[in-house]
Amino acid sequence: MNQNIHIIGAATTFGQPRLGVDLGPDAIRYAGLDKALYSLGYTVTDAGDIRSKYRVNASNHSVKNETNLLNYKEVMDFSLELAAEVDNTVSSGHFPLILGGDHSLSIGSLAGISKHYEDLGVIWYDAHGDLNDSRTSPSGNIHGMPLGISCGVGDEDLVNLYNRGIKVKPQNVVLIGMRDLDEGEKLYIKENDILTFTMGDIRAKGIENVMKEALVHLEGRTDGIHLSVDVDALDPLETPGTGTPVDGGLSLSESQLAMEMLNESERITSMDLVEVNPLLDEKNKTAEKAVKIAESLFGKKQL
Ligand code: HAR
Ligand code: MN
Ligand code: MN
Ligand code: MN
Repeated sequence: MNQNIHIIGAATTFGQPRLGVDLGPDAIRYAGLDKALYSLGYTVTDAGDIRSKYRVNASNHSVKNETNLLNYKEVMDFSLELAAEVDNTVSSGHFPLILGGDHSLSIGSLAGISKHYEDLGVIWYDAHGDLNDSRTSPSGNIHGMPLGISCGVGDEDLVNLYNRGIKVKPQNVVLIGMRDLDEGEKLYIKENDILTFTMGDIRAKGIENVMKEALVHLEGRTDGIHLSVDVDALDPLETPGTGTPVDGGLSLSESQLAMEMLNESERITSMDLVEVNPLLDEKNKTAEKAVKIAESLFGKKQL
């Protein structure tokens, strides 16, 4: 594992309608992230937050463009700024740890990271596929689209953001924790043969076997692996502070085991930790779980 971690707060809320997710990065910091990583022996620096230049308020927050994309300009501008920061982080040899913020931030993080890899792998740990485009999306919320955009589907300017062309090949993607997929997403997964582990698969095989299969699939074909953890992959009993909770999710302990295995693989080269919304939380419990997940990824073992 890269011993130098650079934290980047991606304080955006424009990818979805629930205000407060832009406070996620500080909620995770206040839950003790830097101390936890420092205690594991890492050098930790913090860029602070990237924040949209557009002011957020309850009345301007959800504006659709002509093609069913909410807050299009805001997401576009934010993604460009984040991509540049993440690109610089990788260039300077640090591990980018991007704190969200809603999941639309992955458009920017993947744009910045993918510049440095020929065949970037992506593990998408989430209840949702985030593979919609403006036609398949039931909501117009861009946080339901970042993986699709990164795979080259959807709005041309978002697909080509920061550096031209696709950022991730669909065959290099593994989806874990799925339990809420839209019809268009299911079709895309089928047509592109994306390795997908639903909660049903996880219950049947166990998380240990799922992680082994995920790593075997990415072995050989990828030159780096980006891990994108949406806290709604976990059950809402564990992580209530998130905008689109879905019942029947992963436990903390399963997630810690999954992260420990990724740590042992020594293959993970960057990470997003997203969708923590302290305004929906109970005493910052969700941010505390997010810190535990990061600790496990960086090598802390469960007893
Ligand atoms: N699939 C739905 C949509 O596109 C819901 C997406 C929801 N949320 C996220 N992303 N938190 O994982 O609107
Ligand atoms: Mn997501
Ligand atoms: Mn590339
Ligand atoms: Mn999700």
